[in-house]
Amino acid sequence: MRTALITGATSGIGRAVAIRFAKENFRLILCGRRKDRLEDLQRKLSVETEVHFLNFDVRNRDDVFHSIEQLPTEFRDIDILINNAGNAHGLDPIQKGNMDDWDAMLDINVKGLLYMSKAVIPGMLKRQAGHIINIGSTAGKEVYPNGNVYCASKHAVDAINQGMRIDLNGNGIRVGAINPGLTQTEFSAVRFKGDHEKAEKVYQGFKALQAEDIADIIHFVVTRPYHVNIADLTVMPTAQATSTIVDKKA
Ligand code: NDP
Ligand code: 8X3
Repeated sequence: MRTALITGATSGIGRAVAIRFAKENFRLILCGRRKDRLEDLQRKLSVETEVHFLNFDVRNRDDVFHSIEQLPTEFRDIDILINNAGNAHGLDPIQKGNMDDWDAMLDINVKGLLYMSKAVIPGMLKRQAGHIINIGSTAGKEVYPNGNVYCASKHAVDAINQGMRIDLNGNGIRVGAINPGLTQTEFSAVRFKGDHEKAEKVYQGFKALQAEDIADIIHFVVTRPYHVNIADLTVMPTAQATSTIVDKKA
């Protein structure tokens, strides 16, 4: 039984991956800040597999390392790390950008991913095996109006993904990024700070990707034969051509 650690398992893509992996008999470590949601998901998925949760903010370096060090023995050998926790905060032109939003995006999407990786990689190196999946975005492949810092954070994920693959080469560790386009989760509600009307409009008039679509792809990626590493995969809704070209019917 392989052990997978998923950051951002309380919602959206991370939660869908947890549900999918439980069905496929992976041992799970679920991470997030909302403890009630972690408890609920643990209760739900424990019927199918072994589940442990870690309740911390990926921005807190000490908590990241302490949580990984304190894992129960049976959860210590992490085979798969899914660096998924992240969000956009705001959608403003650079000259009007909110600096707290900038800090949040860079601290969570970039530094949080680095802290998690730094905490988990030593075990993978010791075992000369492992699989790291970094959740990037189409925003890491192109820049769109008002996306500035979020796009920068996801371009950083793209660079870190490549850097990890280069530096870990020769250690039996697979590293790859999944870059989703428009996916209907809590993402836009967070971006627009709880303005659900604004958030819902993002996904109106076309069929957006669902979290389960990405979970399905991630499951495909982790179940390839060990010599196969899917290094970089971009997936968009059929209605989307670029970040700004979306065939909206309404
Ligand atoms: P959601 O808002 O639904 O989920 C985000 C997850 O990240 C939550 O579980 C949240 O948990 C966790 N998270 C956020 N901040 C922190 C933090 N400081 N510490 C720990 N966990 C945190 O969005 P998605 O599922 O859509 O997003 C998942 C990933 O996919 C993100 O990296 C996002 O950038 C990326 N992505 C999303 C796309 C989309 O259109 N939805 C498209 C491309 C990429 P909690 O709040 O409980 O801590
Ligand atoms: C999420 C997709 O287009 O909102 O990363 O940036 S987008």
